[in-house]
Amino acid sequence: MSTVTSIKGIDLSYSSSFDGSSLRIGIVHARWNAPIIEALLQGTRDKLVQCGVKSQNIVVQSVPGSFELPFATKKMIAGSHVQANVGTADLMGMVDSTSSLPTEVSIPSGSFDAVIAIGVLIKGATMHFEYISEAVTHGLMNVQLESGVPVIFGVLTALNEEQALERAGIGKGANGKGHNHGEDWGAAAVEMASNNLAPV
Ligand code: DLZ
Repeated sequence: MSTVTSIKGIDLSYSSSFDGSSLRIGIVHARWNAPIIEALLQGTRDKLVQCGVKSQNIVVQSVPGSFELPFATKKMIAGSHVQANVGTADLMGMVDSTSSLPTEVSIPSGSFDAVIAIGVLIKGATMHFEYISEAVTHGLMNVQLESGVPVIFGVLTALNEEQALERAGIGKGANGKGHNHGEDWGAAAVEMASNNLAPV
């Protein structure tokens, strides 16, 4: 039975009905707004593992900014990239570019059941935000429809930094810390990868 605590957002209790133990999940994340990305990435990984996905079957790749997400997602699905960082080492590598930690492995072609694209776009003074948000949204939708591999839209499009922090569960405002949307993306990936799209 569902235990809905708020109206808005995904019902996370539903995700417990899916078993992620045989799934391989890719994560592509941008490096812009790194502290927020880091929290979202952690929330995503935690939820994937909670849903049974083995940490060695979670492959993490980073790109400079959100605009690069559709291209990298497509490459990841096609398996045409040579190497990717794996495990927590990647998270550490993201915040410390001098780290020699990332372990690299070759990724076999077509080996992902779902890919989660994570980025944080924060509106600035110019039209950058609007153009990139729209391009990335359409780009990621195209990738999943063309490839047949589910792509989870893990891109925050926030009007200010405070909104983005709250949606990564690290807010500092009157509304408290907020909710880490990475958890929702992890749950959505396991559900979509399980291909259980029968009507309920
Ligand atoms: C250029 C840019 C700007 C202004 N803002 C963001 C942002 O808020 N979030 C993000 O992920 N990336 C941003 N970028 C970088 C672009 O996504 C992209 O990496 C560059 O334009 C190079 O293609």
